[in-house]
Amino acid sequence: MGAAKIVQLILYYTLTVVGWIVSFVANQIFAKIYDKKARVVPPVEDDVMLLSAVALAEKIRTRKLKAVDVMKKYIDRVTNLHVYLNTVIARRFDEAVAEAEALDTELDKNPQDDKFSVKNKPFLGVPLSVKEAFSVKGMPNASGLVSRKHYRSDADCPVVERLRESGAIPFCITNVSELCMWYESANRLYGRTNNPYNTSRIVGGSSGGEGCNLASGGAVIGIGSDIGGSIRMPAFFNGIFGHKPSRGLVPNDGQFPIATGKDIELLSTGPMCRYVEDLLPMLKIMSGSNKQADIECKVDVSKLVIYNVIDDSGSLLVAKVDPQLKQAQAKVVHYLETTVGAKVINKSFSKFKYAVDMWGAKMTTSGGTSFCQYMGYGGKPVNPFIEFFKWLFGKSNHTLPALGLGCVEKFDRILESTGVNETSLLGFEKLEAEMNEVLDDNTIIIYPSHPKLAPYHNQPLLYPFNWAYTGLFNTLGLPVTQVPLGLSKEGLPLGVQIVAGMNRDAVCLAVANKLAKAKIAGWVNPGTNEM
Ligand SMILES: *[C@@H]1O[C@H](CO)[C@@H](O)[C@H](O)[C@H]1NC(C)=O
Ligand SMILES: *[C@@H]1O[C@H](CO)[C@@H](O)[C@H](O)[C@H]1NC(C)=O
Ligand SMILES: *[C@@H]1O[C@H](CO)[C@@H](O)[C@H](O)[C@H]1NC(C)=O
Ligand SMILES: *[C@@H]1O[C@H](CO)[C@@H](O)[C@H](O)[C@H]1NC(C)=O
Ligand SMILES: *[C@@H]1O[C@H](CO)[C@@H](O)[C@H](O)[C@H]1NC(C)=O
Ligand SMILES: CC(=O)N[C@H]1CO[C@H](CO)[C@@H](O)[C@@H]1O
Repeated sequence: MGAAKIVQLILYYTLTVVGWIVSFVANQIFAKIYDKKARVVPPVEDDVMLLSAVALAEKIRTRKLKAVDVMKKYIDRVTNLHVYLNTVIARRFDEAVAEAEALDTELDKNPQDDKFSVKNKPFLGVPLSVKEAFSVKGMPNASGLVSRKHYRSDADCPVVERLRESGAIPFCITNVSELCMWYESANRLYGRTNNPYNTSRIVGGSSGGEGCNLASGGAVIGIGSDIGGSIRMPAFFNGIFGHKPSRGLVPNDGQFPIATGKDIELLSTGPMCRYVEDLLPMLKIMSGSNKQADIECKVDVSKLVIYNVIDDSGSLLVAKVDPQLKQAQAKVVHYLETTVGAKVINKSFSKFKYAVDMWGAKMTTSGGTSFCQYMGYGGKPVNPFIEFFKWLFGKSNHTLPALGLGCVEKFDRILESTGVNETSLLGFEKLEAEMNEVLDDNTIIIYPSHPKLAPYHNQPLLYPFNWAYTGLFNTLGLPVTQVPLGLSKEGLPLGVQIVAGMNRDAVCLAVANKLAKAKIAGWVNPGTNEM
């Protein structure tokens, strides 16, 4: 063993031990601050609110339920939960009730009309929740930025428009992290959102309000977007289904901040929901009818080859995977191998540990609008160093993570100007080629959704790179479903990611379906143990 290797090993173990001690002590402190105040939201009791969106639509179509009654139930739930969660930050309750009433009137006149069929209106009368970053006519489109407080959208973005055409009725807008760039949803405009399973915990970000609203029973389907895990992390921390579609499958237009330059390759807009059967119809609608054929193909899960990847092969920047998450993943793999008959291969990919660097390299070499420009919306780009100084005295309109990212960006731009081609330097192309080879039509990867269970508020600052587990697949542009796997012994959601080859979204969804049928995967009603 060479001297360099010995130094490397010593460094590795020293950092590991120091990291462990720091996080243990910090955990005690966070527990002291937050545990006494922690609550779980009351469970959803109403059977109508325990129906999937497609089942709700069917009952409305066959006039067993009135759209307006369903809407009012959800409005009540959202209103009652606000004190616990602070997740819905804008409402169009009156408009939504009026739209539901108009639908009921029309339906009562001619329920058999083909325009109300499953094919034309799969989400007939279903209440829809939307992440604030998306434009919904008349609603704020600020992305939690104080300087955009008064901004109102003048039109619906394409995904909202498509879901509306499918019968869904948007009724509430949910919280995000500042400019959608952190994994805790808190900002100076709307405040902080709490986890429905334990209000001392984060909801994730950036689609954190969405994850929380769905998990707490404040809605049944919702829209999120994902540039580094912004659908999958909230889906994981709140125990629901979330799908990041293949690159380019669903239009990203009409959201703020919109990815520009090559960043757009990292961003995917996708469905979030409580019930697995809603994922495929949502994805079909959101992607537009011309892409439906790609999604619909039949998948035989028993014929799949599954690469079981239990961690990122040891990045020093990222926390170790929680043992309870490992156990949950092992259970999934065991079921797919023994009961379903799929072929399982245990595998590690050494390049996964460079996920943070690869994601960062993609982001900075993309030449899009800079984050500091976005922060300074309507004025000069924000100087993150000066703004940080103001923050110290409680005088900034920005959050600490946003300012941190602004500083990182400044350093990255300096690096970039030196002409370093990080993308090739880090072997990204090699990883991409390896993935293309491994992920043929019948192969998936199963990978942790995140290394840790939902942390306490502010605790993500101690683990600024844990999103690497999700961000990896943004750099690769692959389709991924985060599947909820019940609750941990502390009552926090567990989950795992199902990754398939490019444009093989149907494979992810088929596996999620299989796991849900076996009751291994599914949403748990808060305050109960029922999946
Ligand atoms: C919230 O989490 C803490 C720490 O795990 C735990 O002590 C507390 O009992 C939980 N609160 C509720 C209401 O479940
Ligand atoms: C914060 O935003 C408010 C409202 O837009 C503005 O009046 C104030 O000057 C801003 N504060 C700072 C420190 O930029
Ligand atoms: C949302 O905000 C962006 C940025 O200001 C704007 O370009 C866009 O038009 C807005 N969306 C709508 C539909 O108004
Ligand atoms: C794969 O790893 C799991 C633990 O994650 C272990 O239980 C299982 O036996 C391994 N399977 C094979 C085929 O090596
Ligand atoms: C980096 O190198 C790769 C080839 O390895 C090339 O395809 C890519 O365009 C380069 N990127 C930049 C920003 O120069
Ligand atoms: C805690 C907090 O700031 N909550 C706010 C969330 O957003 C709504 C709508 O803007 C406000 O009414 C709340 O006060």
